[in-house]
Amino acid sequence: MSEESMNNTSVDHEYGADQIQILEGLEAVRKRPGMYIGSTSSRGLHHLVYEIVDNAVDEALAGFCDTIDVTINEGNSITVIDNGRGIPVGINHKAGIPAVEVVFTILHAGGKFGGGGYKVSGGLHGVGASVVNALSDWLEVEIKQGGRIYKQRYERGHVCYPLKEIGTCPMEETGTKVTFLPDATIFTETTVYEFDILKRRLREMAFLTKGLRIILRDDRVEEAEINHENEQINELLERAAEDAGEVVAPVKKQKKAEFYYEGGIKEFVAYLNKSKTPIYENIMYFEGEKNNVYVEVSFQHNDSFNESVFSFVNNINTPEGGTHLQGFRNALTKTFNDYARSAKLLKDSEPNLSGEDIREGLTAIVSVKIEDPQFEGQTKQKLGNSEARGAVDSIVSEQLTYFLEQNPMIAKSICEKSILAQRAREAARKARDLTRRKTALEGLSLPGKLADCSDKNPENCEIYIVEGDSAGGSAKTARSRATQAILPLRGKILNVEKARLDKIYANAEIKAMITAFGTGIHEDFDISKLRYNKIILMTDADVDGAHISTLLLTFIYRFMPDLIKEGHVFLAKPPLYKLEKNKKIWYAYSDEELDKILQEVGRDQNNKIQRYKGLGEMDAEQLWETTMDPERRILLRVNYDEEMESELDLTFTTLMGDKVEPRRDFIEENAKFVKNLDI
Ligand code: 28G
Repeated sequence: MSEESMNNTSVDHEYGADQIQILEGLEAVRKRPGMYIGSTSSRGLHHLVYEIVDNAVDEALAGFCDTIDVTINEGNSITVIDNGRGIPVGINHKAGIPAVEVVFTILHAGGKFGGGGYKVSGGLHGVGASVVNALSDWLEVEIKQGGRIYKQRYERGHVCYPLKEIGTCPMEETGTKVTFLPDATIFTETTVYEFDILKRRLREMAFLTKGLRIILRDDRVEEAEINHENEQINELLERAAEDAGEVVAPVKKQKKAEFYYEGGIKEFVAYLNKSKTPIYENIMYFEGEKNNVYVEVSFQHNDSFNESVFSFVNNINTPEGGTHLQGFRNALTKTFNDYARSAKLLKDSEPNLSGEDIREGLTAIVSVKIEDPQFEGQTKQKLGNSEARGAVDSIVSEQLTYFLEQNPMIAKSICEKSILAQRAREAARKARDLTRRKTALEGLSLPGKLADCSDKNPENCEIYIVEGDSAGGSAKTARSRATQAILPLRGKILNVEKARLDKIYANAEIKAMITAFGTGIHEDFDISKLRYNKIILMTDADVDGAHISTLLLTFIYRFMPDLIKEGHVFLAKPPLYKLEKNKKIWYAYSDEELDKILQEVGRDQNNKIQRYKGLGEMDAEQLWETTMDPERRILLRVNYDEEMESELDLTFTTLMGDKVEPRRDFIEENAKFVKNLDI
């Protein structure tokens, strides 16, 4: 390695013309941060951490690091420590400054000055340490190498002092430590890190890098509860406590998460299937390298009817798939058909199993590592390298064929499930053809229960999906007929996590939604046919209502996820309370809001407070004023976090699946999320 030949002594040097260019480079990052980290919102803020961690993961992938420690410090700075070789401190001959300084101050350092480094992981934009440095108020790097400890500090990307030696350490202790504080003038929305966001992504990174230990700590001090009314009393109490000799130590959150997966993506599959019932015990795991593509695939079938396949390139999720996913699907379809024929599970007269049949109830991870990934498609998230297709196809075909021969019982149970899926699909196709023919004969046969709007431009239109006939009735009276359509649903809708396609197509509620939306589903889905710009789910503000919302969202997520991705799906937010005083009316959408209103108007006896239990308790006028009038209503847009697809899948399967314990654990762990649903 060229870095090893560099001697790490001479750290004093002049800053010349090159250095000015360097600073200009980082200035560009500060001018247009979005270009480099996607956005300066909370998402961009968290990306800074992933960029730094990615570099440590690269060092782990190179085989020199097995532990990465991430800490959220008091004040929302971040410290990342790895036990790798330490970024080289010797002078980089082309740049004339220490390699570590190159890494932190030159944009795209890997490309221009890279000593043939094998960059395999990479954040959303793979631009690395210098971008984080440019967008940090300050950043400090410490390196342990050859028994010495080196340090350099930067402020907004500018070097504060030349790399210096600050101490010694045992020779065998090596590694890199980076601490940075995101620049609040760049991250104007928020500079507060969320433990759970980092936790989810770091867990995923650990799953994708077997044998790597990642630890996340939260060292922030719990924000003291500020209650202005009692501020003085609190202070007195605190002083009294101090006088009595009690130590009033700040409360630490002491949150910690540790991830270590010896089995890597095999354990990822187990994790995703934890609330499902597998149809065989083994979790398949295939691994190999071909055409310079390192391939890992793991899967297991469960007794559900959904496909949960997630693909990754260099540890980055590819929600739109690409060549690696195609290779996996090809291999699966071909191998299972070959097996089913040779084992006579499929008669000569019967047609081939389709890919979809074989993937019914399949949970899988496809992960490839490739030196120069090419991304295609509108959102540049679809892998284009053709060598990845062949590599995954041949590695999976070869190893799966062998596995099926060795494990005929498992092979048989998968084939049998696929054959059942094939029959159900055939039945569903017939039912669908029937409805298609009907449509052709009768023109647009919209569901009878739908009160459609008169405006025919979808841009202006919205549809309220309303729970229950009585609320549906009020909504029909209340609505603005030109632009608002109402589709009342009767009671609980079918749980699509637990039903096969033929049963789903036969369900009246689901059929009504599909025809009303106009887009079709699955492979027939066409967003240009969407009949309403907004799809608004309006359910009671109680547990049952939240359950119905979740069922509806599950259906949309499984059958037309693009509606969520494109931001067309909303939850209506009906009020919880109505307050009347002197013939004036207030509505409160939360307990806090009610408190605030009561503070403003005074807590008099003649206040009339009505607690709404359901939409049915409001008359048409109240429903319009509070929940449907575009000028006054509150709508919550349902978000789709593409970067955490697998977690979203887990959310739905856990909430809707049939295992009680994982659901209880989930609700306890995610009280916030469930509270959000329970609006
Ligand atoms: C703790 C937070 C983030 C890192 C290393 C180790 C080496 C390295 C990193 O080399 C190669 C880039 C362009 C010249 C490589 C050490 C070979 C031999 C390394 C990290 C140098 C960079 N010895 N550990 N980079 N080139 N950890 N952790 O960033 O300029 S980055």
